[in-house]
Amino acid sequence: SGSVGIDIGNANTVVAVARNRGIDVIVNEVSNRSTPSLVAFGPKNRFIGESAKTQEITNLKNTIGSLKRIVGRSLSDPEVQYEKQFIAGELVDISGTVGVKVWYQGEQTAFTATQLLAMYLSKIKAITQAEIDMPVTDVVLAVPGWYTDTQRRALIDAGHIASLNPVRLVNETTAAAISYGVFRTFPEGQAKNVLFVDIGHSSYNVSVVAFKQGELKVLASAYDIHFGGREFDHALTEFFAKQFKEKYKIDVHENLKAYSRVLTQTERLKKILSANATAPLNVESVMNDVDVSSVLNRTELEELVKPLLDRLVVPLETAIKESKLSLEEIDCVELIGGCTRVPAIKDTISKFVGKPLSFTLNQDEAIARGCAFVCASHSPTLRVRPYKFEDVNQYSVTFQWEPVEGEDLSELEVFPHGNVVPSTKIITLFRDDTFDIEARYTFPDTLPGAVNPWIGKWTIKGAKPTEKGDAPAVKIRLRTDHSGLVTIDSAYTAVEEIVDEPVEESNKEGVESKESSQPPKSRPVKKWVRKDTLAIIHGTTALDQSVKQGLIEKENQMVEDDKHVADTEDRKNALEEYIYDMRGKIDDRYADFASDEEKSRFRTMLDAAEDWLYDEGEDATKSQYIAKYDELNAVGGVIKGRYFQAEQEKREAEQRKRDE
Ligand code: ATP
Ligand code: K
Ligand code: MG
Repeated sequence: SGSVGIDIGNANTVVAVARNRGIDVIVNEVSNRSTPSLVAFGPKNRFIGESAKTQEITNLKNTIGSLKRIVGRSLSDPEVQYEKQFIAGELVDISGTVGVKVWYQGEQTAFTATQLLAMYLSKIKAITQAEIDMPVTDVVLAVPGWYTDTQRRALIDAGHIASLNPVRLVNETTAAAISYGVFRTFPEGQAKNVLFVDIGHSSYNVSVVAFKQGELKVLASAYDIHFGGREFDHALTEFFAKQFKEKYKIDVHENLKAYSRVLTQTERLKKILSANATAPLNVESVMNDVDVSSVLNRTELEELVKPLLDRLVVPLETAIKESKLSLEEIDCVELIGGCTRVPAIKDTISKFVGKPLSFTLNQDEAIARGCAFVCASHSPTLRVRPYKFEDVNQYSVTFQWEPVEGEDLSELEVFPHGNVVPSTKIITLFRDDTFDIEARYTFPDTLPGAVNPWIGKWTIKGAKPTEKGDAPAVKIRLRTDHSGLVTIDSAYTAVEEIVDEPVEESNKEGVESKESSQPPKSRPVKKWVRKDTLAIIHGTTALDQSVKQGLIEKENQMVEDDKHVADTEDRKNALEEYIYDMRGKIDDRYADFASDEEKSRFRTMLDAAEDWLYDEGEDATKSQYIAKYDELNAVGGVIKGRYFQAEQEKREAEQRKRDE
C-alpha cells in the first residue's frame, strides 16, 4: 500500500504520496493537483469532488461543503450555526450530532457530518488508487491544531467508514513544518526558529517551530478559526449585494442561486485583485433577467475587509508570546495557504514581524507532503530518514475519579496547555476493585465552539486486595498520543518491594567474565514492582464498533450504486456510439457486404434503437442497454465480419503476390 498524506482543506483537498523516489502530489481525474471538498447528491448517484463542483450551482441545497468545520459537532453548537451561512442544505440533528438533509435517489435522507466526510474520503481514496495504481489503506490526515479529541475521533471514524486506516493525525502547520525541516540541514549551532502562518479558506493557524538537525519542536500555536478566504468573499459579496440593490433594484439575498453566482464571481475578483490594481465583476441575468456589473480596486477591497485585517496580528502575538521567544529570535516567516496571496495580508504580517517573508514551501502542497512523509515513516516497507517532531497541547486536560476514603484528590490537571505532545504521565491510585477514570477539558471556554468538554471514560478492572487486605497501588499511564488523542495506555498493580539491584561496576577490560568466582555485587533498594496488568474498557466520543460497521456497509453500498450508475451511463454511451458509427458505415465501408434488403432492415433497426434511446430508453437499466446493443450487433456484427473477412483475404492475396 502507498504511504499517503491528505490535507483536507475546507475548499480544496491535496493528496501526496511517498514512494521510493520521493514525495509526489497526485492529480485527480481532471488532472488537478487539488480536489474541491464537496459532496453532492442526485436522483441516482452522488457527485464528489470535481463532479460536485461542476453541478453545484444547479443543485445548491444538495451540495455540501464545510465538512471539516461541522464534523464532531452537535446541531446546537454555535459553530454549526455559524456554518449555516456557508451551507445551503438543511442542517439536522442525528442522535446528538449534526447532519444534513438531502434529496438522494428520489428520497429525502439525512447523513451525519461524519458520513459526509467519509464519502469524501472514499472518493479521495479512489482518486489516489487510480493514480498510483496501488491499494490505499494507511493514511496520515492533517487536522487543524485547534481540533479537540472529539473532532479528531470523528475524523478517524470517517476514515474507517471509508475503509481507510488513519495511522496518525498531524496538525496542519506541524505537517508544513515537517516538509520544511526534513530535507534541510541545520548544522551544529545553526538551529532555526520559524514562524509558520497558514491562512486558508476557513481558518488561520500559526505555529512557532524550533528546528535542529533531524528534529523539530513546535513551541506554540495560535488560531483565529473564523478567518479565511471565505470571510473575505462573504464581506465583498455583501457589499455587492447592497450595491446591486441600489443600482439595479434587485436583492440577491432573495435568490440562493443568484447569491451563489455573485459569490463565485466575487472570489474570482478577489483573486485578480491580489495581482492587479482593479478588477471587474459581471454576472449575466443574475435574477429577474438583470445583468449586473461592477468594478472594485484593491484599496476598496482592503477597506471592506478592514475588520478582518485588524484581527490579523492577534494569533501572531499570541503564538510569539507563548513560544517565549522574542521577535528578534524568529529567523524567518513561512507563509502557506491560499489566502496568504492577498497583498494586504502579506504586508501586515511582514510589518508585524519586521522582516521579509519567505515562500520556500509550496503553499498549497506543503501540508499534504508533510503528512505523506509521516505516513512513510510508519510504513514497514519504506525507508525514510529518521525525523523527530514534537507538538504542543492546545487544551488543558483534567482526569477525575471517585475518591475513596482517605483520598483527598478527586481530579488532576494532567496535560496543561502548552504541554509537549505526545507525552505520558503515570498517576497512582490505591484501589481494590473495578473503578472509573474520566477525562475532560479543564476549561470549556477555551474550546472552539460548544464541543463537549467530556473526553472519555475508562473502566479499569481486576484490582484485588493484597494478601494483607490492603488496596494495591494501581499505576495508570495517561497519555496524549501522537495524534493528539487523550487516552490511557495501560494500568497495572504495583507493590513496593525491597529488591536487590545489581551495582553497576565498570569492568576494566570492558568485557564481562562469566567464569568470575566473585558473586555480582548488589544492594537492596525500595522499588515499585509491576504485578498484574489490568483490563481497561475505554469509552470515548468515537462511534461504537457495531454502529461503525453498519456505516461501512452503507458507504460500500453507495459506492456500488455510484459505480452501477457510471457503468450504466457507459453502456448507454456505447449503444449510442454504435448506432451512429454503423449508420455511417453501412452505406460506406460496409456497403458492399450486405444485400439491399439486409441494409434496409438494419437501418430500420438502428432508427428504432435511436428512437428508443430518446424515449423510454433515456433512463433504462444497464442490462437493457446491453441487450439492445447485442440485438443490433447480431445483425451488424455479421456484416462487419464479412468486411473483415474480405480485408483479410485481400491482405493474404497481396502477400502471396509478394511471395511469388
Ligand atoms: P482551510 O485550510 O481553511 O481548511 P483550504 O486549505 O481549503 O482551507 P486553501 O486552499 O489554503 O484553503 O486556500 C483557499 C482560499 O484561498 C480560498 O478562499 C481562495 O479564494 C483563496 N485564494 C486562492 N488564491 C488566491 C489569490 N490569488 N488571492 C487571494 N485569495 C486566494
Ligand atoms: K488546501
Ligand atoms: Mg488548508
